[in-house]
Amino acid sequence: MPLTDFSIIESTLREGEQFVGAEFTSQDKVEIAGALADFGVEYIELTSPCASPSSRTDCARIASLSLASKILTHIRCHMEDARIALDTGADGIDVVIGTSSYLREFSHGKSIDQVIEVASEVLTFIHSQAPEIELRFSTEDSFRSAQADLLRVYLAVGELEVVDRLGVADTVGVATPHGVFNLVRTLRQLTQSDIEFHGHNDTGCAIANSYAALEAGATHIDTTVLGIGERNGITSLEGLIARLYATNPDSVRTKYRLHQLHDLNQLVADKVEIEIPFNHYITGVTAFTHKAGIHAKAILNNPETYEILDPADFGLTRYISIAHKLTGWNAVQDRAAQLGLELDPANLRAVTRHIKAMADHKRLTLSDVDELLHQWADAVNGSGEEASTATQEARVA
Ligand code: HCA
Ligand code: CU
Repeated sequence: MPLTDFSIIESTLREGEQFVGAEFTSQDKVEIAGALADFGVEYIELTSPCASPSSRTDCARIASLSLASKILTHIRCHMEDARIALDTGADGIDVVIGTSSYLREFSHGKSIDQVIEVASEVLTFIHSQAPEIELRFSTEDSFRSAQADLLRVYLAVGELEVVDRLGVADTVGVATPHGVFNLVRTLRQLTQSDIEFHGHNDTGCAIANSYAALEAGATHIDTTVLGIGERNGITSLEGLIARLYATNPDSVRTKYRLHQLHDLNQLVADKVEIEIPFNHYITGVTAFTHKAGIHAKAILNNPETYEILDPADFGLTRYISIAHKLTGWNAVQDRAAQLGLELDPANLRAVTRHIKAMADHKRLTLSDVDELLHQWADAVNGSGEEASTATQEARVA
C-alpha cells in the first residue's frame, strides 16, 4: 500500500487527557476539537463518556458539532459502557480490552476465552444497535501478549463480521519497529480488516513504530498533539507528520493544513501548561536552526543540503545562528547583508575571526555580533580608504 492511504486518529482529547497536566474544560475540548478538524485530521477520539458526567456531555456536544473530522469515543469492553457510548451520537466507538498476562491477572481478571466471550457480546450488541457506527476492536498491551492468544482473539472477533477495524496497542512502549511490522503484517494477511496502531513512547520508538505499522499495511495511526498521554505519551502528531513528509511531502501537504500546526501545538501547550519542547519535531524552537559554519554555508546555497523538511511549508522560517565560535564567514556575510552593511570578503573573514576569538572567552548574543558588525562597517567606511583588515581588528578591539 502506498504510504498515502492512511488516516490519523487524533487522540489529544482521549489519550492526551490522560497526560498528568491535562485538565480540559468543556470549552477547551470544543476549541481543541475545532483546531484539530481545521488542521485536517480524519478522526478525533474522545475520552470515554463513562469517565465523568462532563465527559459524557462533552462527547455528545462535540459529536453534534458536525466537524469535518469523524468523532470517535473510546470505551472498555463492557456492556454498560457500550450503552452509554451509543447514546453520545459519535460516528465511531473504539473498544479495548487487555490481553497480556499482566492485565488479565492484575487488571480485569479474565481468561482469553472470557475475553473472546465479552468482546463478542459487546461488539455484536453495538453493531445490532447501530450498524452504521464505525466499530474498532483493540487489544491493550498487544506486544506483551502471547501471539497465539492475540490471533485467537482477533480471528474470533473478525468472524463476527461487525468490526471495521482491528487495533494493536503498544501500551507500555516496549515494541520495536521490527516487531510492529511483523504483527501488523500478520494481521493484514490473516484478516480483511483495516488495522490501527497506537504506540507509547517510553523507549523513544513511537514514531518509528507507527511508520513501521504503515509500511506493514496499517491504515490508521493514533497520535496526540505534542505526544501527550500517560507517562511520556504516544506518537506525536508533529512527529508523524514530519516522518511522513520526509517520505512523501505532497501527500502530507494535500491532506493537512500544515501552516496551522504551530498554532495547534501552542494551543494545546497552553492548555496543559507546558512549553513546546525545544527539540520538538517541526514546531520546536530549534527545529530549523543551523549553527556550524559549514552547515550555514551550504544551507545558504541550497537549504536542502541540511533540511529534509521545508519550514515554509509549515509557515515557519529557518534561522542561522552566528554568534559562536563555530560560525563561518558565509553566515556572517548573510547577517551583514540583512543589516544593510557592506563588507568585502577580506573584512568579512577578519570580522569572523574576531567573533570566534570573542566567543572563546564569553557567550555571545546576536546583539553582540550585530554591534560588532556595525562598528566594523563604520570603521571601514569611516576610514575613507581601503584600510587593512588588521587595522580594523585593532580599531574595534
Ligand atoms: C488506555 C490504554 C490505551 C488504549 C489504546 C487503544 C493503550 O489508556 O485505555 O485503545 O488503542 O495504550 O493501550 O491507550
Ligand atoms: Cu495509550
